[in-house]
Amino acid sequence: MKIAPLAAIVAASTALASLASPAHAQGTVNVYCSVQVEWCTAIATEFQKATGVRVAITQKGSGETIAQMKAEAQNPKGDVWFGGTGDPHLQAAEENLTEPYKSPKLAELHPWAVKQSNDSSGKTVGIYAGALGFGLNTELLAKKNVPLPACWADLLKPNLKGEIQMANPNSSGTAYVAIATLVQVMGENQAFDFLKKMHVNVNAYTRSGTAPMKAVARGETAVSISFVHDGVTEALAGFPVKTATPCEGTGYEIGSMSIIKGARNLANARKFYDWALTPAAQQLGAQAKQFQVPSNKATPVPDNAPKLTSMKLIDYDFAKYGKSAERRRLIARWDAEVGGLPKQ
Ligand code: S7P
Repeated sequence: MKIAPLAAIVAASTALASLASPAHAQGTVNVYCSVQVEWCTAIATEFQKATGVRVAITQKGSGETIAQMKAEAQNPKGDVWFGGTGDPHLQAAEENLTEPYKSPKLAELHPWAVKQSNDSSGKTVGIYAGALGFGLNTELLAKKNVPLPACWADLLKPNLKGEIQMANPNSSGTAYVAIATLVQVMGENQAFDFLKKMHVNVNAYTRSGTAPMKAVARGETAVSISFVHDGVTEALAGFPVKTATPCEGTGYEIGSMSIIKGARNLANARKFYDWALTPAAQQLGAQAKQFQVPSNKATPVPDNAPKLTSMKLIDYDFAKYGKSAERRRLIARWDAEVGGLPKQ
């Protein structure tokens, strides 16, 4: 599928919307958007239509967005950070990169989304949830006569040598969720032992967390460690992709949203934040073929969303694994013990 560059899409939608509404009279909001580009474009267009506020989108994954916010801390350019894994939003809260805000919409949200707000003194909130698992290219695996992996333990088998892709936790929030999940499922030393053993089966650690699933879809790798809702998007686009969640148990993300400290357009940032928590706004995810579970209790859960209740989900400790020091420590350990290892 050919996708027009985001800048072109956003520029086109902005131009159209400014013809239709007095957008400039209502000002601007700069949104750092960490979901996939189709959803970012939809929120820009629809918020602008609903309010007349012009939306400028910068789309990047969660790890890259927090790095940008740190670099811009003395001179913030963004107003709202929409989406991305919850741990870096909690880290941003702790590092004073984001502002507290108590939206009147909080009362409409699932407890797991409100907990994210409580854990951060009101500096972030859950907007969706999604489970971690495997992306599987069924054609490639069948060609290689490899049964579909169903458990973490399957990823260590010699028949998957060079066939697994995951992201690099230095740049990817998804990869950090994977490491924190393994630590919680197995215990820390066993998890690092597992990651070291899996290393020989990994063909690449990508910059972005969504890249491994796209590589599965294109047949560039047989298996990815990814959020399973991203696999549904690829399967619906016609690729031979299935997903699985590991039999030993798996973690999940609470995709979050935060207002950036020093936001130049604070009133519009709050307006956007309130709107993004409404069912009307949250349904745009499924319309853009992204199938996380929405955080407003009244937003219909898309039929295609992977069923969290049918998985063996761990009780992911977001408060602990969202702490800056813990995140830095685990990533440094991965760098030292796994990322730099030679492939045998
Ligand atoms: O569907 C998009 C998604 O998987 O990407 C988000 C996130 O930005 C991934 O960031 P990284 O590149 O840092 O891993 C997830 O929150 C979301 O579910």
